[in-house]
Amino acid sequence: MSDCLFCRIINQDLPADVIYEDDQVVAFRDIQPQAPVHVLIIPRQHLANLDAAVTEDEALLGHICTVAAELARRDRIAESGYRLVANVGPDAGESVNHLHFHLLGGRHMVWPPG
Ligand code: DGP
Repeated sequence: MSDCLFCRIINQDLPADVIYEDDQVVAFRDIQPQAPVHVLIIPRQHLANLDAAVTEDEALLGHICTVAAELARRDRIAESGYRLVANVGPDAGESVNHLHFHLLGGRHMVWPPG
């Protein structure tokens, strides 16, 4: 979608610190990092958010999870721990309507989240 911020990053119309890409997903560092490691993992296919995902997207969603685990290992946060977060809707603070998972790590985090 031409008016989607993350589609524009995928299409290289906007710059981003891309650290991983394959035929299904792109991962880049968040512009407003909330932790020493803060990576966004997004599907190339435009999906508004998890609420828009259907059964046919299950393989893609699983792939995002294994990519997240690999990127956590590469950024050396796998042993110390990390979070994989998808904000859906206003109560969760979703601000970009292209499905994205936040990979956060490198500091101690509290529960419940704010
Ligand atoms: P959310 O609140 O879950 O919708 O997260 C959106 C995230 O996207 C937020 O952490 C900031 C990040 N973000 C917004 N615009 C840009 C951008 O242009 N580049 C990068 N790298 N990240 C962005």
